[in-house]
Amino acid sequence: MIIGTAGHIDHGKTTLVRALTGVETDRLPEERRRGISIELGYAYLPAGDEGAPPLGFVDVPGHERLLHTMLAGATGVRHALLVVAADDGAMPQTREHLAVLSLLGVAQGTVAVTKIDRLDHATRTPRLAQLQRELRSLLAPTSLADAPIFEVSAATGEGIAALRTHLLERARAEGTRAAADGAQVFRLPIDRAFTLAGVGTVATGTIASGSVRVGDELVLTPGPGGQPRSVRVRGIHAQNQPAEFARAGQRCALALAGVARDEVHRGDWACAPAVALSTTRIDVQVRLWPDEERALRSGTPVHVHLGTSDVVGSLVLLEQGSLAPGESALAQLVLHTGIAAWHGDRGVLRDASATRTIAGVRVLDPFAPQRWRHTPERLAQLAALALPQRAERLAALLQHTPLGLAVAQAARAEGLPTPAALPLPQDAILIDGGALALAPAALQGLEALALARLEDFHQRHPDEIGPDARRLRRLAAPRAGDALWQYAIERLIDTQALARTGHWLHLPQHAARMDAAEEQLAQRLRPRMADGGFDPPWVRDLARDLGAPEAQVRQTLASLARRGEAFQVVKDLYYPVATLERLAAIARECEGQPGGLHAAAFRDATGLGRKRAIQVLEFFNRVGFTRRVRDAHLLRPGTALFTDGG
Ligand SMILES: Nc1nc2c(ncn2[C@@H]2O[C@H](COP(=O)(O)OP(=O)(O)OP(=O)(O)O)[C@@H](O)[C@H]2O)c(=O)[nH]1
Ligand SMILES: [Mg+2]
Repeated sequence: MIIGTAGHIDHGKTTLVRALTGVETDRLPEERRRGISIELGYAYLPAGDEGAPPLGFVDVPGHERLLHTMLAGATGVRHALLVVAADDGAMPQTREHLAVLSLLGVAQGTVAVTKIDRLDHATRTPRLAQLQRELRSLLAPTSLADAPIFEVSAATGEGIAALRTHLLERARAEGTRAAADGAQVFRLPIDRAFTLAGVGTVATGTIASGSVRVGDELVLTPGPGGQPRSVRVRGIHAQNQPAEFARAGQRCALALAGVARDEVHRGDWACAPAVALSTTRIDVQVRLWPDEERALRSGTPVHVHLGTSDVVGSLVLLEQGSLAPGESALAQLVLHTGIAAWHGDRGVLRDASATRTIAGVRVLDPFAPQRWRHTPERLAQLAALALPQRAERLAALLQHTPLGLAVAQAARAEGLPTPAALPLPQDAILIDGGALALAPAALQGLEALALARLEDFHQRHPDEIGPDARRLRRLAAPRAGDALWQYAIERLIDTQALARTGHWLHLPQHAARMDAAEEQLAQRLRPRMADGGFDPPWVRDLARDLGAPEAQVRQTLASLARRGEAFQVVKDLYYPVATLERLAAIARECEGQPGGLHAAAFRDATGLGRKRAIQVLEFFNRVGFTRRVRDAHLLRPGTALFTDGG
């Protein structure tokens, strides 16, 4: 069990750790000279004879300017030891450290009222009783409300043995609990790096999850210059002993091959390659500390402390303009530098000048979107992500992810070893080789939308066979991915809710059926239309040439259009598909030319009159082959006019 000290400067944290373990953690010359702690200190009480587990202590500085160091030390702490000097009582950093522990969710703790030897004998009893009352009310609203209070003196040794016994008992209870959650992937927030003669680069920290073995390949992330770096574990010290193996909750030092000392920094993580990530946008649940005097406004610049990192950024509230003290809300952290963070990680926000701890955050999604971050759909996803149980959380998330959940990314965000480890609901539909998961209701919704939009399309364009798949996607679900859209369309075709003729999609009842007379007329129309080249005959001309009633020619051409053989470019002027394909090829060539695809260039390239050239281009826009940007026409990327299956 890792025990982290907390408390105001000079209240006796380091001295108490020494009294408990015999280890002096203030080792820097500057610490000795000034009599204060500056860096994190580490001390161990070796495993006892009666099967007592080893105790690890992280001793933090109390100086208000060193809170970032305290925060790095507090990460991964299972048990807090809040130290309060009997003569001083609670002081500003007693309160701030308590706030930090509470916001980080450290729920196990012990309070040591120390320096009791300094109290006057005559007033000692009432003073201690008064302190007990004071501390109880201070602790009441925090995560340490139930922490027992011990009265000790590191100078005389009074109460030290009882405190040590209590901590060992707690560690024993903790040990049996920790053994249960062994299936996680390795993650270690680095709080210190140094070089050891004969060993090389060493990084230390408290293992946040999983376990590590000598020889393991790890990734340092964000890594040197923001570039993730592969490293290999050459050696391990766990709880101050050489080891082959170390696991969650232990403090360890890793000797790393593949990286120089000055390339490793506090704030980096050493983690299994499967979960490595770096991000500058994190969606969180934020809670403003109740003692804050003012509401927190959206967009406020903050210092973000997550893991052992300390970066600047801003907090954007997603549901409201400001947050009142003591309240929680959904928010997005927008960071200036990349960090690693995973679902459920907790951190602390300090104000822009880093003088006050103002809020706590819990990571909901390290892959937060920049666009659509305020939409009701996104907020529903975040509410789902806030659920504590993983399986329940994913089921709810899937319900609110109509275009499918990217499985590999979700597994990484959860810190899981493989996409397969993600506990998706039984009825989840897996698409694209399992890359995308979808709730059945979401697929039904998408299919219903596709059919509804197709119906609209038929109503608006009764003489066209239907859109191709891409065009229908633009109409129904422009944000749907290729794999999902293809899956939905194929399924609709399989169930005969949708029909496909050539590359065109249509409702089955929309297809034209021609009777024998119509079929005969069509056979005579086809060569004439083809022979017309880029300027095929009008309905009127065809009727005259063939000696057939105009109405009958018009109806047959409409049937050909509904079968996808021809398109009506303007009223009563039908182009065969083959002709349109040749025109499309010319349009594509024009776009490649310096001037781009303009009416004049297209007119010259096709030899059409100006008016007809414009009509054809407008037709291209209408069917989605091109789109108009001012007076130019741009081909839609990846769209072939009629040879488009996607
Ligand atoms: N009389 C008496 N003095 C103590 C006791 N514990 C600590 N001190 C003294 O209080 C001073 C501060 O002790 P530290 O242990 O360095 O305090 P700290 O909380 O670690 O201080 P920072 O790390 O700088 O925040 C030292 O001079 C200690 O000798 C105690 O139980 N009794
Ligand atoms: Mg100290």
